[in-house]
Parts: sequence; structure tokens; C-alpha cells
Amino acid sequence: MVNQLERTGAAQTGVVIPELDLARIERIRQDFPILARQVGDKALVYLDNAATSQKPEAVLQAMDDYYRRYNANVHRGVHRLSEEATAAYEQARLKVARFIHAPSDKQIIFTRGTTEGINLVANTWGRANLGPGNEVLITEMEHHSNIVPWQILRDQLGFTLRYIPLTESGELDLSQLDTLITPATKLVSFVHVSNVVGTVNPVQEIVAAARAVGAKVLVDGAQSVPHMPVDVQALDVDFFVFSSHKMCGPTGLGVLYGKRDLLEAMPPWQGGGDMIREVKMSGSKWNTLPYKFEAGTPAVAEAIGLGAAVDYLSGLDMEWIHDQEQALVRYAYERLSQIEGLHIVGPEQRAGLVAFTLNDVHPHDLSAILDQDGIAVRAGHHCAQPIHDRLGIVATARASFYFYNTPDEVDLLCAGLEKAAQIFAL
Ligand code: 7TS
Repeated sequence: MVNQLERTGAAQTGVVIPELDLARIERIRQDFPILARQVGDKALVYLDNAATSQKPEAVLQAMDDYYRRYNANVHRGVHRLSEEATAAYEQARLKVARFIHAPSDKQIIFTRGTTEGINLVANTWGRANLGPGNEVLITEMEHHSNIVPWQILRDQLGFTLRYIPLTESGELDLSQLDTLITPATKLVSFVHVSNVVGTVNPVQEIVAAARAVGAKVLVDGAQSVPHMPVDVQALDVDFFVFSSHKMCGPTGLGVLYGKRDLLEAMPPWQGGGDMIREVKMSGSKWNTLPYKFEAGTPAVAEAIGLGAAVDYLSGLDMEWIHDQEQALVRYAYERLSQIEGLHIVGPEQRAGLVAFTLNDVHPHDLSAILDQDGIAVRAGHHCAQPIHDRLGIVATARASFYFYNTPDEVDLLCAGLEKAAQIFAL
């Protein structure tokens, strides 16, 4: 198999980024079987990590081991396999709690993903607390998963949905925050890190404004938890949601963290096995946290996989991951800025992703041309149409990085884009 670094060769460009530990990155790449694959006759250059990350051997093995050695349902049987499965499932919950500094694993609810976490809060806390005269405040840079559930609920319950606007540079315009957050505001729900402009939002500032009027805060951490240390207690948020598959874990699983008193007071959402303490024909009593919100057989293998992913990321160290990505995205920003006709959306100070347009080439065409060189980027509106509307563009192409990406891959991306610009200039 061709060694990615040799093939693309930092030496070719002579790029030296002192903050990047290329030797360690090269070792880390060996942990990800998929990074060795070819796309056609080209080595894969995977730059679509905001959509989903790749999975290290440790995660694949943990899930394989569960299915091969102790596959059983959890919280049910008293047989050995079920006890082992239950222990591993609950151990994963504990690992996640520690990873985001939650005070207790009882406050970690396993969901299907970020999307389901937001829908859960909307359908339980939202239905119990929102109505005419109330306001929910979101932002113009939300992923559809933090817009549509609130629109559906607004249409049913009659509250008002408002948006924090964006500045021209793609940051939240907080200058009007005191007129946007009023005593009518019951919830402020916003993204920690934008999946389009890469803006890192000032959670604490918004939390302080929300607290001043007694509003609750939900933060969408889908693009932050995989890439930086997150402490939900330091952020002082009421709800925090994220997805396993963007942080080296499997698909089909996510996490909702909530403050204990809120979760205790919230009614359940889905009914079924595991979420009850007692069922009579006349009615039922709910189970304790976190099971009240986990109806039915949970995603056991996936939780065990996420536990392994958390161990893997912690082993690398989240500070280190963040620093590496920051160094890489600064380099990418600089290189991309030099390409004629290329327009980057969003601020210079950003998380590890860059969305852009190139002249008037459609991003899907760009993506198709890059794919011929084995380069995977995403094109489209990235499930965030309102921010594209706000920025006056229909679609962008987006390169999103993770700790296993290299400057050579950035160089290949730039070479591919220059080639695309030439093709479309003809
Ligand atoms: N919130 C943000 C900020 C996201 O980036 C995404 C997924 C979601 C929520 C939804 O996560 P899910 O796991 O429930 O689907 N974002 C992307 C993306 O940028 N490209 O593909 C998926």
C-alpha cells in the first residue's frame, strides 16, 4: 500500500508547519484501515469529516468483540452474556459522562444522534413548557436539525421562533442580544461550532444572557465535541447534544446531556420497554434516569463502539487534537485564499473546516472533479439552507479536517481545485 505521506510528500512542497507532529499523524493514520484504500488508482484523501469521521481499529474491534463474544440484550436477562453486555453498555455511558465532564452518567441519554437529541428536547421539555406568548431563539447558522423541530412545534403550540442574525463575516451578531432575549424567551438553542462557516460561538456569553431572563439553553455540539475539549458544567448549558459518528464512533448513536432537575421533570417521549418501572392496564410509572428516555432495545454495539472511540480520542488528548486541527486549517485557509476566484465563506478564525465557492463552478461539479483524484469533499447546502440564503449563495464545497489529515492532503485539494478552475475556464 502506498504511504500517503510519501506519495504526496511534504518534501515536494517543502511545507513545514512547526505545530504539526507529522510523525505522530503518520502513526495515527495506521489506526484507520480505510485511510489506506484507493479510490480508482488514487489514494483516498478524506476531507469530509464534518459529515462523518472515519473509524479506528479499536472501535471496529470493540463492536466486533461484542457481537462475537457477548451479544445479548441489556438490562433484561440474568444470564452471563446479558450481564456482560449490560456492564459494557453502562461503562460506555460512564466514559461519555467523563469525556464531557457531566456530573453523573445518569445525565447521559443515548439517542440516535444529534438530530434525535434535539427532537427529544423539543417533544418533551418543549411540549411541557412552550405555548403562545413564549419565544424560542435559534440562529441563522443552524443545521436543519436545530431549525425544523422548532418550526414543527411552533406550528403546533403557537410560540414564536426568532433567529439571532449573522454578521457579513458569518459570525453571530450579538449586538442586539438584549432585544432578542427577553422575558418571553424560554429557550435559546444554538450551534457550538458551525458546520458551514466554522465559527466557534461564545457559549458562555449567550448562556449569561439567557440566565438573566430565566431561559434554558440547548447547545448543538455535533461539530465541537469531536474536535475540542468540552466541559458541559463549565459551559453551564441545560442541554447538550452530539453524534457518535462524527467522533470516530459508529453511526446510529448520539448523546443528550441534560441538567438533572430538568431531565427529572421532563415527561418521557417514546414509550416502550426499559423506560418504565411499572405498567398496569390503568397506566404506567416511569423508570429513573437515564432509562426514562431510552425506550426499547438500545444501540448496544454502537454504545460500546462510542466508548472505545472516547478512549481513543482521550488517548490522543483532545487539546492536542484541537491544536493539530487549528494548525492544519490555518494552512488550508492560507493556501485556499491564494487560489484565484476562490471565495471562502466565514471568518478567518475558525474550526477545522473550510466551505468555499470557486468562480461560478457549481460545487457539485467541483466535488466530482476532486473525486477523480480520490479527494472526498462535500458539496451542497450541508443541511443548512438558511445560512446559505443569508450569505447570498446557493451552495458551497466544503473541506472538513480531522486529526489524521495532513498538509499534503491540503496541497492535493488545492491542486485539484486549480485543475478544476482551468477546466471550467475553457
Ligand atoms: N448539527 C450540526 C452542527 C451538524 O453538523 C450536523 C450534521 C447535525 C447537527 C446533525 O447530526 P446527525 O448526526 O443527527 O445527522 N452535519 C452534517 C454535515 O455537515 N454534513 O453532513 C452532516
